[in-house]
Amino acid sequence: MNVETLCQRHEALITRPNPVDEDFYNGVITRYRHPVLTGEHAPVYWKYDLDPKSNPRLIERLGVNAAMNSGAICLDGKFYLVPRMEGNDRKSFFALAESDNGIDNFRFHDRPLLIPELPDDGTNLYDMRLVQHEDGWIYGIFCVERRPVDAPAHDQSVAEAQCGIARTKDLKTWERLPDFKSPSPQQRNVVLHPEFVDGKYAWYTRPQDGFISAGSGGGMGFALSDSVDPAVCGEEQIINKRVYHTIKEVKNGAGDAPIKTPKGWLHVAHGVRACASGLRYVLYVFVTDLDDPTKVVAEPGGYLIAPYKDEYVGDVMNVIFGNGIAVRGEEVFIYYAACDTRLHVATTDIPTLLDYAFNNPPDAGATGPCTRQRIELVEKNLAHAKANGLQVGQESTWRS
Ligand code: M1P
Repeated sequence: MNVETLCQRHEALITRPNPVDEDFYNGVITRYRHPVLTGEHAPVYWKYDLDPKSNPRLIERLGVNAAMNSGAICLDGKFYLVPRMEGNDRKSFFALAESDNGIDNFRFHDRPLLIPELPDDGTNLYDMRLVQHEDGWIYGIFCVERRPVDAPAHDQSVAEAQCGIARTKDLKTWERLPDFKSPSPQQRNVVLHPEFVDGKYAWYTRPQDGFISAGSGGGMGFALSDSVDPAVCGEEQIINKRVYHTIKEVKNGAGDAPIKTPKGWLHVAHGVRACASGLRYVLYVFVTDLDDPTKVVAEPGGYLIAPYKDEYVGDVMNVIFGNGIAVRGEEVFIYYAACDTRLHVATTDIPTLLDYAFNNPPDAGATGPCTRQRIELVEKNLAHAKANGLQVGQESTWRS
C-alpha cells in the first residue's frame, strides 16, 4: 500500500454516486443505497502520518471508527453537516463536511472543528444540533459528557450528561458559551427552538436522572431562558411523554429543531423501546401548534424511520438516531445514523410530511383498538375495490 493508492481509494469512496434504494417504498421518504458518511470518509491525512521518514510502514496512527449523529443545515443551496466523528480511541470530535446535493459527494473541510474548550470541559462532546436562530446566530447545541468528581473508582462507566452550547456565523469559527443549566440532574438531546417564544429563548429538553436511564424524566420537555449566555432555564414542561408499549416507552428525545410549516412546528424526534436484544431506537414525527409549541396537534402512531437492511448492524445495534435535518425550499433531508456507526440520508418534502403527520392515524393504544383501526382501513379499501373493480382482497369483484 502507498499514500497515492489510499488517496485514490478515498476519492473513489467520497465521489461515489448514491442512487435511490428502489427496494424501499412507504410513500413518505426516499432511502438511498449508501451511507452519506462513514469513518472511511475521513480524509487520509486525518489518520495517517504521510511522511515516510516518521511513518515508514504507513501505519494508520489515529484511526476513525465512525461518522454518525450529525447536525445539518442548508445555507445558500449548499448542504453542511457537522457529524459526530469517533476516533478509534472512542472520543468523539466534530468536523464540517459539505455537498452540493445533500445526498452524496460530501467532502470534509481540511481540519476537524475544535470547539473552544471550557476549563471544566467534558471528556466527550457529541451529537450537535445546528440551529439557525432568529437572533442571527447559528447555534451548535451538543451533549457534554463528564465524569463526576465523586464517581466511584470501581465503576469507570459512571458519567454525567449535560448540554453544551457554541455559536457561529460561518460554521468555521465558533464561540463557546456556558453549558445550559436546568432543574434536572442530567440532560441529553437538548435542542434550541429557532424563534423566540414570549421574547425568550426556548428549549426542547430531555430530563434524565442518570447517564443512560431517563429515570423519572417523563419525556421531551420544553423550557424558556431569558438569555443564551448563560442559558438558565426554568421549569421543564413535558410536552411529549414516554408512553408504555409504544416506540417511545423508555426514552423520548428531540431530533433537530422543528421545521416551521403552515400547519405547525414539524418535529422528527427519536423514541426508544426496550426489547430482548436491548434498546431499539427509531425516528418518529409529531407537530406542535405554531402559536403554542408546547401543544401537540398531530402525531401518527409508530415510527417513520427504523433500521432497514444492514442499518441494523453496527457498534450499537438496532439504533437509528437523528439530530440533523436540512431544508431546501419544501425539500427535507433527514440525516439519520445507523447503529452509532454511519450516517444516511432520507429525503421527503414538507407537504408529504404534513400529510403523513395529520392523516396517518395515531397510536390507538392496545391490540383491540389497533386491530379495529386496521379493519376500518381494510373495510374502506374493500368497498373502494368493489366499487372500482380493483383486484384487492378475496371479496372484491374480480373473484366473485
Ligand atoms: O447509542 C444510541 C444513542 O444513545 C444516546 O441517545 P439517548 O440519550 O437518546 O439514549 C446518545 O448517546 C446517542 O449519541 C446515541 O446514538
